Amino acid sequence: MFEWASVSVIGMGYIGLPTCAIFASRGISVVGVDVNPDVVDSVNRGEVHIVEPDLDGLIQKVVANGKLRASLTPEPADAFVIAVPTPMTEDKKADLTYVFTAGRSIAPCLKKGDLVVLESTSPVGTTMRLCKLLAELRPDLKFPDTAGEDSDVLVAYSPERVLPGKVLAELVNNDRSVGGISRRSSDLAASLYSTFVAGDLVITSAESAELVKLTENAFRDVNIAFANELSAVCTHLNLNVWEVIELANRHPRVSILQPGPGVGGHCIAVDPYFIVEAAPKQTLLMSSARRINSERPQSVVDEVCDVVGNEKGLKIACLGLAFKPNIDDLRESPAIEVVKLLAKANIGKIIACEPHVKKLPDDLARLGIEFLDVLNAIDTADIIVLLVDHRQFDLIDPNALSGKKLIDTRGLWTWRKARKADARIIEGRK
Ligand code: SAJ
Repeated sequence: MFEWASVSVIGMGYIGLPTCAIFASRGISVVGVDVNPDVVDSVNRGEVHIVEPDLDGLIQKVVANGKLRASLTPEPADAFVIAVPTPMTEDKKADLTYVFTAGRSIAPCLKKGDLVVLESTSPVGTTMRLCKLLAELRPDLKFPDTAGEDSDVLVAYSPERVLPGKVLAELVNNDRSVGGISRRSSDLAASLYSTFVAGDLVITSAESAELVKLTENAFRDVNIAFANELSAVCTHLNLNVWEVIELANRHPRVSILQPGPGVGGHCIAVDPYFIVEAAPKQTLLMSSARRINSERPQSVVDEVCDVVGNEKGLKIACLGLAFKPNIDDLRESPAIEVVKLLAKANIGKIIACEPHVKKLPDDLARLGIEFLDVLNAIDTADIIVLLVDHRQFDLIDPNALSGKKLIDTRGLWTWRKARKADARIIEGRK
């Protein structure tokens, strides 16, 4: 097996930084590259700029022992792993600028025998486009798009599939698809990941691996949309959606996800559009799911407006701004959208509370929203809208909530907590 001495990871964000740490922890010399000088400086100080359990200790260790270094520009290495963002344009198309900019930045460093792996979530065909770009920039080297198994440089796609909040464990334990432009590319990429992956490495084509990644997130989006649609049905029929789901999930082949204020993050709320863009006529279900999930923040606001009615001067506290529990990531967060829509609805004083960030994002501050800690937010508010089921909110003393009007979009207080004290289950004998 190839002995990996050096790896360069392009992009030190939510995926790139933990990937740097894991490679470095396996004794490989890692150079993490980022265009943001603040990120480069903080990593070189052994600090992390994202919240992810256990990452800070690991980064501190591998920077201190010299295995990880950060830089603004790529340097020669045995392998280049591209983990840059692939955002969506206004018209819901994939913006691949960062991928191709990363490709252009590593092209001068490439030499015979090097491996380039794209990890960023990408539309089908992106790895081949990257390969062709590299071939164009380095006519002195052979690439697998035209040279096949005789190429000098090996190019593959291998998506991450880790869950924020469990990144370090899932990087190691999850199975991984590895799709090379050639078989040798797949094999070399598999060898690279075998330095830390304990799960299976499953070899396929670059295009299939690209679609597999998009499919995983589109599948989850469709299933969350089902839960959200069911929630609307239950509201219409005046039934408790949390109870209906819990009972339905006792069927051995039913596993419904949880409704909420919408779907956030940079993955599930975005990736299905990359499939829709490629096959618009074939994706009626995925498009509907996206629409259902995107409309959820407005339905939370409608519910708050109903509770407010004609009353004036009420204080409405929104608990949680992150896109999901126990993280600091506010990207594409439906909670933020709810808060913005509430501020624009002009129905009372809006208070926001997010224990994982130090200050309110500027665009919310500009809307006149007040930022308070959880105890003060609850104390001050007439109406409390629970938007994220952070651990801190689970610990709130129920007495502190008495007399307040609650809108619990996550079923934390009105179902999960209430359920613990409930004795409606006649336990079976198994
Ligand atoms: N959500 C619900 N109801 C649920 C589950 C989630 O409303 O029952 C919401 C969350 O609150 C959040 C959003 O969906 O706003 C997404 O959260 P998530 O935990 O489902 O997923 P992400 O975005 O943190 O990570 C996903 C994962 N993909 C899948 O589970 C198929 C992860 O494995 C991927 O690596 C990641 O996307 C990614 O980077 O693509």
